[in-house]
Amino acid sequence: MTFFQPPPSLGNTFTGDAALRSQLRRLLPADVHERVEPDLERFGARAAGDLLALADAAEAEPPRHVPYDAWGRRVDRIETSEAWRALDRVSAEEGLVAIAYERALGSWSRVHQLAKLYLFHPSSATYSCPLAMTDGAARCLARHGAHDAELADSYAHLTSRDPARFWTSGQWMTERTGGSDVSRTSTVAVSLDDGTWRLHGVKWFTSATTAQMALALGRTDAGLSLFQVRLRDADGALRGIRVERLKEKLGTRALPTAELTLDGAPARLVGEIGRGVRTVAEMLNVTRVYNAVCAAAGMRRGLMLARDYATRREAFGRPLIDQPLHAATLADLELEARGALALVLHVAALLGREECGDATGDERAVLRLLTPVAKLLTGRQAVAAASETLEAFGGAGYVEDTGLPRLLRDAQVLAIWEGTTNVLSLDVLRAIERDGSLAALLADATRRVQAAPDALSDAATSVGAAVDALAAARPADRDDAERGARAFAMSLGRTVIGALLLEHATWATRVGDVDAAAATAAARRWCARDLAPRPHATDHDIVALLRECDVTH
Ligand code: UCC
Ligand code: FAD
Repeated sequence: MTFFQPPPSLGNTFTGDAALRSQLRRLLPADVHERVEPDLERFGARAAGDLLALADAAEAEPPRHVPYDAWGRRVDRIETSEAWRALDRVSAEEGLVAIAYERALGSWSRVHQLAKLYLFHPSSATYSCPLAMTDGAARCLARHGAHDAELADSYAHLTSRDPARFWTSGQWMTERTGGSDVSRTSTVAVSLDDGTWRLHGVKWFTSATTAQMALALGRTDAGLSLFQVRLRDADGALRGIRVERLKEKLGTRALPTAELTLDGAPARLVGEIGRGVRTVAEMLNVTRVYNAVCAAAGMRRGLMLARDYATRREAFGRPLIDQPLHAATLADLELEARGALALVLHVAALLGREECGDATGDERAVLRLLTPVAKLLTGRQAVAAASETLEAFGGAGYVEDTGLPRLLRDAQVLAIWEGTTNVLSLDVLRAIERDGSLAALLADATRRVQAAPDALSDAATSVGAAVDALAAARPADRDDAERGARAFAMSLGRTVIGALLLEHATWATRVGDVDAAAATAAARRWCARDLAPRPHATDHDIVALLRECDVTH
């Protein structure tokens, strides 16, 4: 008989995620948990059902730029699939942005919302990207838009649950001269007598270009400033904007990312003039949290598929899941996914507390520091995990129509946009230098492992040693600090995850949670690593190596 391999299958992505369910049982107060869980369970079924079908359809029909109409008029339409537009409607109806601003559950609303995003992202064809920027813009306008009727109206659109009213937002920072370093931004903002502005320049990467508005950096006499741009007039025509072309990208193919020329685009100032970077950083700190949540989500999705496949695929006389080495490989992926999840839920809870005014000064400082840490660490984890996940399918993982290569193509961007790994490592230094957040973070990690039971004492010792090493790090000078910034930031992230996994295992054991055995194994195994390793090479070695490969000349 001809053999056909049964493909992997996906069940309810909430009920199938033991780590997520267990974390939420610990984090959320009982009455909040009672309200959140049914919503997530219902949404988890959609993530494996109609949303996944929409995402597949959107990926199969990528956006198209139509520069001219049949009669030669410049129209610059970006045509998207019906499925992509349906994902927009779902986002509004499900309150994927709104939940965070309605705050029906107080500060826990962020955890609810971001847990929902975690379920949505891998079944969204990266519709999570427009949502990230929408949420970041809503946050900016909530803070800086109340005095201006047009900005306040935009905020209402961004946070609406009504698909007919819901808007998404773009975020236009990157120019040809630089995405990490925006100081050479050449887009010029010209002030008009009526208090509005006109923008002139080129924006080199603009994702979700079908959004109704964007927040854009532009140069004024007072320095870089942030502006709101409403892209289209009442007839749907672009206002002083030309779409030059859509980027041809490695992944995120359903997401339109365009190069734009701004030719007098009408704009309104957001925040203080000359403080554009500071103002847009408020947006970045939200989009970076999204990035981390989506990284954790992608890791879990890949593992769900790989685990299921391992029960269906046989090699050397038994299912892959029964091959000790394959099972150990999947267990490593489980560990990475659990670590990432623990970190992003922690950040989500802190963000919720900060936004509701419930956070202490230390918590605010920890949030500021952990946001780039979470983004950079989970971004790298997601790329590595996606590569391993593809390998777990053998050759099928490399074949397009299995849908699996998308996992890797879509993961790679998580380490690039919203600040590369290096740039975020430097942001970690910025956060540490400005508000003394390191001491608060290390004290918090120490506190979380204090109640660890005897069975986990080795793990607690490992976290303690890492905390000591991080507290003792003393770079020789600024260059030395920058060279070591990535290793330092990764160590911080690994140490915090160690503390969080340990805290969770301690709780799970105490209350007899169904996930206790797995939580304990995860904490032990994570902390058995060297969480904050000393750099392999001394400063002198690194400088010599750089010279050798001609980088410093
Ligand atoms: O990539 C993009 C969109 C992609 C789609 C989004 C999807 C999201 C997730 C979906 C998942 C599927 S949009 C482009 C993103 N671009 C970046 O991330 C830029 C990367 N570069 C940086 O992050 C740089 O560090 C800069 C541009 C933010 C800063 O560079 P500067 O010019 O050297 O800045 P300064 O002078 O150090 O900082 C200026 C001010 C300071 O405040 P003051 O003036 O009060 O001293 C800083 O403390 O900004 C403050 N600041 C911050 N504050 C800078 N960064 C931050 C921060 N992160 N938080 C708070
Ligand atoms: P560069 O800044 O040139 O960086 C090149 C390399 O240098 C990187 O490895 C970086 O880590 C490193 N580097 C830079 N500075 C330092 C330093 N000081 N120390 C150490 N290393 C350093 N941008 C938007 O504004 N809006 C969007 O909607 C948007 N969408 C995007 C969608 C996609 C799919 C992609 C891929 C990008 C998008 N971007 C967007 C742009 C993105 O934010 C930038 O590409 C990113 O911030 C990096 O900037 P760059 O490309 O100019 O790289």
